[in-house]
Amino acid sequence: MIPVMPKDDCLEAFRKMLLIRRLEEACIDAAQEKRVPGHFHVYIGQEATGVGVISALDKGDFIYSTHRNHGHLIARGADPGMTLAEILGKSGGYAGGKAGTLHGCAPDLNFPLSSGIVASIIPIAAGTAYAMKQRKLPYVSAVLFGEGAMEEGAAYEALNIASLWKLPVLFICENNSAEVDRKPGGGQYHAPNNSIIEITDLARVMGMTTVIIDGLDLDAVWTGARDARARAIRGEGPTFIEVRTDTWPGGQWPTLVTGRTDIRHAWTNEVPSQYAKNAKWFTRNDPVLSVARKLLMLGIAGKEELQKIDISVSHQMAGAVEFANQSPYPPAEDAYAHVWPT
Ligand SMILES: Cc1ncc(C[n+]2csc(CCOP(=O)(O)OP(=O)(O)O)c2C)c(N)n1
Repeated sequence: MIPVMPKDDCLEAFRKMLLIRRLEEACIDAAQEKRVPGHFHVYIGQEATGVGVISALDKGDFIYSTHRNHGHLIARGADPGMTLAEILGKSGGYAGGKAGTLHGCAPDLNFPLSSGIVASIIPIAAGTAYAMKQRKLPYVSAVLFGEGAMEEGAAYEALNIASLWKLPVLFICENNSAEVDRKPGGGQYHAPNNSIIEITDLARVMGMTTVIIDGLDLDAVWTGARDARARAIRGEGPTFIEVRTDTWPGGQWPTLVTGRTDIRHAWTNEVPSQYAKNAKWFTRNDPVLSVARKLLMLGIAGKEELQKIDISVSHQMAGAVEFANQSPYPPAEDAYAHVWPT
């Protein structure tokens, strides 16, 4: 991994992965301090996917996401303070606190919408790709979703029409329970109702190019997305990319805890004592530590440089937390602004 990406791009990608991690740790802190109205889904363990895919896109491309959108927003360059303010329902957020965590967006970055309704965003992304094709624009639409979306009819319909009409769309399925039994109905909580064994089989029989990528491999994700984008721009239609990841086991409600990433563990291989039972996650499945190890191994960055990036990211995140905490809740009289009856 990594040699394909230019050095500066590698370091910028690593910085974004770390920023996502620090944002999610701040979310968990806020939840533990009971400052979160509702709940959220953290992206810890999947950072190389969002950053790898989104780094391969153009500014003119559109991005759509799901209930697990925080990392995608940061990967696109969203302001962490405004992102956190939105998650906390504050008026300083991208949608003035009304979208919250489930509908994260950054419209100025061509990231108009996320949806917490599983799979509902996939047809919308296909519709954007249709508009781009009709207008002959050299851009693609990329949609990131979980494997649970493959239980939904809306996903099947969108995949079918996107393939039939050769729409410029990237379907990125983040399989974050890739380690469960691979048998029909074998998923545990996530996607327990699928009769297909390989998620990519479905897209393949619809005539799409399919790729399966290891979610620890930033370079492979970036390359896969870059190639998929190039095919879409050439008019060859959509690509279905399954990225296999292992989400942070402490990231599920109600037992939400943070492993509080210490970047030095990339070279000490230490596991925080309270998480001894999750040792494998720290030593093998954590994309942030894994990418740090590879940057060191390939001589792209030294320990000091990685620590410097961490200090700068932590400083940026402290400012973001301050901004979100200071931001007021929207006033009650704004309740009916920007909403309309359907
Ligand atoms: C249509 C619909 N059905 C059920 C739910 C409840 N729900 C919220 S998250 C979730 C699991 C989604 O799994 P997946 O798409 O794989 O994403 P992950 O949480 O694993 O990232 C479910 C079933 C929902 N939000 N929408």
